[in-house]
Amino acid sequence: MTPNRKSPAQKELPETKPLLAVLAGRKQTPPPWWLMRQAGRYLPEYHKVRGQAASFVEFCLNPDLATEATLQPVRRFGMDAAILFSDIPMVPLGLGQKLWYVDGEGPRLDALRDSAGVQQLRLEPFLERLSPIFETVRRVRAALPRTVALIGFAGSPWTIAAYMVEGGSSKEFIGARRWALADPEGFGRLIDVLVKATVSYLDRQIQSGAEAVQLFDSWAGLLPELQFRRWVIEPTRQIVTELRARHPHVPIIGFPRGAGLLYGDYATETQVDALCLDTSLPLNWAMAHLPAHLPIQGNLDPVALLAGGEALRGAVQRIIELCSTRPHVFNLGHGILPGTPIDHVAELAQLIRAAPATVS
Ligand code: 1CP
Repeated sequence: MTPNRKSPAQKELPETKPLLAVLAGRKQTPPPWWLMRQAGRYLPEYHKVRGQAASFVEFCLNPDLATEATLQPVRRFGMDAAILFSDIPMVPLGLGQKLWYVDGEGPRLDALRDSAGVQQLRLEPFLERLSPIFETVRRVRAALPRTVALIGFAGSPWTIAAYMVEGGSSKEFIGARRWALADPEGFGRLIDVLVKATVSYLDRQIQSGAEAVQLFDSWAGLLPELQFRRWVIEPTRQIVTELRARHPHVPIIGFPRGAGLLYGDYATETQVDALCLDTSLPLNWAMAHLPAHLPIQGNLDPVALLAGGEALRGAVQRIIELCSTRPHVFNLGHGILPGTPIDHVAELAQLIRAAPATVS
């Protein structure tokens, strides 16, 4: 296997942000931490700002409210990173697809079923439509404490395409998987549009102040091997290549949720700077098979954080111990669950900060 590059080229610079130090390949004790979906419904203060917007889309496109939602978890728990408050279907919205939210269910889109639908997508004025998001990035970056990094993000093309074709969430995303198999050329044109859109979206987030970016491929695990290589690895590789050419120092975290044994090929072939591990990936396997210097993040079961107590303490200690041999960012293996008690998150923060004691 070709090793991923050791680190972004700024290695020699002193790094005041623990998250960026780890993403540049330097181990930190205790590990820096943040939580996927750390802004959101488990926080009482989130409900207050959410109530000020007429819809979730307006919320994401309102820099006052989105900046506040981004900063809330960092203020309360002291994470080492803020992640932009937004959502992955903002890219289809920017391309001209209708987007709305149904309470408690997530995004809905006007289903895009064929090549005619792809032709209607518009890369102009994509960035202008999403400009409030970049304003949020600027404001958050200006407001963050000196040691806290700002993470930008996007959904990966496969996962975004799955929502676009299905018109919303689904257990199996059969429509998208069928199109990808039956008409790879037509589906490939949708993926190509999404690669271009994702590059310019993340490029603009970085120009606005994002210091690292994460690509969420939440539905990568639905694809069999060859489809995974074509629709997950290849578009991600293109995005990484293009973004790195524009911003060689900005680390890219890949999250191919459910990739299983293909996590290794994903890492080496896409050349992401760090891998976010889902809950089901065995950590011992990950330690043995993923490139040794590659920073890793994630794996804690969100249900362990929901349950708290001994289950949480044991799971946190195990992850910290097993990951102590390499650059490690502590995180969940998927988004925080809405019913998670805030006391459990506060305890998690303490457990991570006590890491040297638990490791030795
Ligand atoms: O705090 C943060 O992490 C930043 C904000 C953020 C991020 C990174 C939100 C806000 N969503 C996301 C990513 C996201 N959105 C993903 C990738 C990660 C994952 O797999 O969880 C996905 C798949 C979505 C799509 C989405 N948006 C769903 C899931 C639907 C499904 O298919 O299961 C849902 C429920 C949403 C709504 C949403 N997005 C974000 C929030 C806070 C909410 C809840 C809205 C609310 O009720 O207030």
